[in-house]
Amino acid sequence: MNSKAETCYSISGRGWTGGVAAGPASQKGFTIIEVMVAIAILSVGMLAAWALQYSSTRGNTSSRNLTLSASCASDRLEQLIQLPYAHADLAAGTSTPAQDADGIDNNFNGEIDEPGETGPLRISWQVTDDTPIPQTKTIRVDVSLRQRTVSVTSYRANL
Ligand SMILES: [Ca+2]
Ligand SMILES: [Ca+2]
Repeated sequence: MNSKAETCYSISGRGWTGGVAAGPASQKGFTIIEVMVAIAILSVGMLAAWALQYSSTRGNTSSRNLTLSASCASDRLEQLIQLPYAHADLAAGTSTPAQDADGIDNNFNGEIDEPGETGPLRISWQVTDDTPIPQTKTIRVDVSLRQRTVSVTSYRANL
């Protein structure tokens, strides 16, 4: 009785035998075709996992940049709204302060407005007088970071 050999890990009578001699030498192990097919399937799976990881990382970076831009824009809008109605920063037109004087860390080095600061984070704002009603200014702040711009708008009444 050869029950040990017959109950081992044989696949269709010619697959893996768990190291126990279960038949003629020609019936042990996998063929090169089987190994190649297994590697091909594994490769496709790994490629899909890598693509998912790459896509996820890009999405996270994009979300972080968008959140940063939105936060920066809403902060500046809050500051502008609190200024007196006739303040120079609320003059009609577009204001684009120099990067070393705009009050933000354009290059993400932890310092705000250091001498000669330049970076990808850019801020500007546009003020329109008497819009949407007289004695009211419309203030729109634009913050751009790597080809994406976040705009926030609010109004300042002359109270
Ligand atoms: Ca800086
Ligand atoms: Ca700056």
